[in-house]
Amino acid sequence: GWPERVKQQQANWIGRSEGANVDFILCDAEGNAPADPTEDDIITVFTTRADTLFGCSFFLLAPESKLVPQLVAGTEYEAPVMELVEAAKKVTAVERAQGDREKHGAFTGRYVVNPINGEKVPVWVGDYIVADYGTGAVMAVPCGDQRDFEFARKYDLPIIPIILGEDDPLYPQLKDERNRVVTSVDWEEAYNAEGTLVQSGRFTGMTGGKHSEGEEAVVTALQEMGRGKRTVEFRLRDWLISRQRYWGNPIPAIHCEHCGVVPVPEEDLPVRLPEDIDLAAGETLATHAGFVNTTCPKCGVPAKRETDTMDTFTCSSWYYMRYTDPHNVHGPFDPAKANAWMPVDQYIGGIEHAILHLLYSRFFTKVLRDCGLLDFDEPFTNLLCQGMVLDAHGDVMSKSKGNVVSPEEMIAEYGADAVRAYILFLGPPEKEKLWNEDGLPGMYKFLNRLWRQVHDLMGKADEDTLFAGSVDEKAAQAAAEKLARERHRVVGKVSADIERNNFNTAIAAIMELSNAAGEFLRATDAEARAANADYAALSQEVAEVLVKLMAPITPHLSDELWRTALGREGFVYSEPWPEFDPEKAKADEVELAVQICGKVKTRIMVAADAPEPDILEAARAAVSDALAGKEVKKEVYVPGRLVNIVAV
Ligand code: ANZ
Ligand code: ZN
Repeated sequence: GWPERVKQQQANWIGRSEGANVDFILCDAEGNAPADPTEDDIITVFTTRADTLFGCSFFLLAPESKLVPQLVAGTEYEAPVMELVEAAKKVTAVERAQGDREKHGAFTGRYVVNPINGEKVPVWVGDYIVADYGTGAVMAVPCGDQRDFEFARKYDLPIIPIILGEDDPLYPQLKDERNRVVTSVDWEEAYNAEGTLVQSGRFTGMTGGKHSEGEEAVVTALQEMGRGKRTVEFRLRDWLISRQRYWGNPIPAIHCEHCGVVPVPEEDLPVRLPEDIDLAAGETLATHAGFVNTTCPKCGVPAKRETDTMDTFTCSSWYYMRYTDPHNVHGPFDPAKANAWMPVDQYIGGIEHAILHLLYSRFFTKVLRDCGLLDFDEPFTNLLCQGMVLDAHGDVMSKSKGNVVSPEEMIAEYGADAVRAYILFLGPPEKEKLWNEDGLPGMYKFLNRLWRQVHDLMGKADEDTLFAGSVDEKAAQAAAEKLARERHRVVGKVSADIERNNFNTAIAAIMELSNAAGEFLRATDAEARAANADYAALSQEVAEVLVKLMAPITPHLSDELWRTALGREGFVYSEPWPEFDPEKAKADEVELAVQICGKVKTRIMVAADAPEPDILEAARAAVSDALAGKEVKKEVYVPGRLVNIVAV
């Protein structure tokens, strides 16, 4: 239940990869390959896709690579390359791993030779290459790797198709082609599935992909040439958990000049931060005598406490377990309680935590499980990463930029429920959103209308909102039928939308139910609704349904209506969710003949109350083949009977 993107980022962050090291040979500054290459002339890459070697159109070094300054020293490429190297220092590994940053690169002026086909390819520096993974050098294959693809598009480097799916338009032409005849593609993105190798010399026709037949064959060939070997790479990252900060949990250790580092004995835990520290005056834990000075628990001589504190992530990695047992003074939590409540069904958090908090939490959970404290191994069953809210200029709102809007003023004017409903109405929670308050008064108006409608339906409206004229019985009946249908349809839709976190479409559906209620209220009056048992029952039911559907979105308004308008007790949240019957949600359908120039071509079923434009569209769609190439001159709709399309 986690977004693919987060899983991918975690897989990129730590893990195990089977692949091969492949040796490329560095050409001299004139672009000539050494006749007899030595160790120093070799640059090795790590690849999981040796099968794609024939599609390597350039070569990449990480900005931190020690080779980079040597390659460009004293050349015209030095300035742009070193500028890129400097800029890359400001990008953290976490940001690089996020993968969706714009890529930057610079040509070094040098070339390397591809061992499989002897081809010379240019060496670039690319800021998406990680220095401490593999060898820090990469054979770039834009047709098979999305990052290389984007880089190639940006810097106009060749994208050579060497792996194709059978449905690719190039497949028939290239499937047996050993030589390179096509050197560019108009693709939108790289082809990163399994496929057939093409334009790949004697490997053409083999399957390509991770651990594929082609990959095996190419690695074997490289091994025979002495230019490659099988390897396994582990991506492992350090987590720096100690910091020189006051806020953080103290590391329970004591430094003794005789005994070294001594753990604080269990009975002295927890070590608490001093509260009489004057941070504003520059005091730190290290300068706070009362905190630092202690005695060695082993030998009893004066000793000093550890003054680094732990990264706050150490707390956020397990706080959810503490929630299951918050008052426990004997331990972090009672395993029975944690096991009863956990794992978290639905976790909501920003994508920026993908490889920090969300990875550490999984790690802590697994460690606690291995310690026998937990009987589950993943902390969060479902994860929703909410989209960022952008300001009017499209910039991400953040405290540090000072462009956040405070909900307080809006709440003071429209109330917390209106602001909450409006935020939910902005769009699906995982999408990013431009903040714009223009729609807030509209949401406020809707909630007011809903308030009046529920009172009207319950026969509790102010006198002056009552309909005074005579009731057209046929119109009232039609409005009642539509409202009864909408009641079932909308409950079905809202139930499904909420399950998928689509609160915006749920609110839109509730608005439709409110519209149908409005039509019904306008077509009847309080007296007619009270006199007709069906109308009375429908009114009450719809009032209750509206209140229940709105309750998760506008809890205050709904509870107020629950008690005042509906005259109930307690809270809506302890009531059952409304039931619905999909059969009752169906509109009556009628069959229409569809004619072209008076001749019946087919028949269609349409909702009896569908508006004319919808019916004409359905009719045209039903005979679209017959209409192909013709111009529609006229359309005649005879309700309940037919649509005639005049086309020439
Ligand atoms: C050529 C190629 C072709 C690749 C293709 C992929 C697809 P994992 O699976 O995560 O281990 N790579 C190697 N070292 C890198 C580094 N230091 N920084 C950034 N990327 C690096 O990824 C292995 C793949 O990541 C390698 O396989 C290499 O690109 C790239 F169609 O080589 B591949
Ligand atoms: Zn000691």
